[in-house]
Amino acid sequence: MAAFALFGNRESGHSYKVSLMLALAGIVHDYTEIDLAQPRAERPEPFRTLAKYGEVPLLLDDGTPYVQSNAILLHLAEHGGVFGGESMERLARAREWLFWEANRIGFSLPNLRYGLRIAPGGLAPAVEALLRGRCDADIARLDAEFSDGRAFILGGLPSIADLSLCGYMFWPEQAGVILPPRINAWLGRISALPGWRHPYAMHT
Ligand SMILES: N[C@@H](CCC(=O)N[C@@H](CS)C(=O)NCC(=O)O)C(=O)O
Repeated sequence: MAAFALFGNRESGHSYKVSLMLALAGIVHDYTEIDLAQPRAERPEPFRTLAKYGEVPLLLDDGTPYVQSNAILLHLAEHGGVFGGESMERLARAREWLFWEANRIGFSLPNLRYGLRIAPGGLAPAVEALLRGRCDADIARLDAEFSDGRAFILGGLPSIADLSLCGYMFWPEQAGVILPPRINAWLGRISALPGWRHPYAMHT
């Protein structure tokens, strides 16, 4: 059994962030797909007990459970000294983006996608307008970050900030979103990293 075990779902960008980190860092791990259509109480063990908020992703590191995608990214970066974990300064900058992501693009974009694609009955027009307005503002903020021509969020090297922010961005059409050229170019640089896979190809 590998030291790391990930429990995720192929439709979940939150799971994808962690899968991507493991893939890019070359961390060998076991993977279990959790069926989110199954009621929480019927999901398999040890996921049911260890995923304390009932959500994917769950990562076991030598049996110790870690939940919340951005917290898991921080754990892996800090302990591996990679993808932002190379210095306290890079980690501090990455952490800021992870908190922004959780409240902004990691809220607006997934909920727009969920509402348009998965939610029974779709989105009420007022809710869609709210989420779309917020998502547009979030994409504009992210786009502005690349105005100085940098390759990745923290500069020349990729970090967990990139991995977190791109979690739902490889499915823009599913949320009815058109990404601006600088964001597409950034996604292109991420997808050129050795080990990268599209979310739907991650665990095939
Ligand atoms: N803040 C959490 C969000 C995780 C989340 O929303 N996971 C969803 C799938 S994307 C989930 O597992 N939902 C539980 C359910 O559907 O029962 C994180 O960053 O990990």
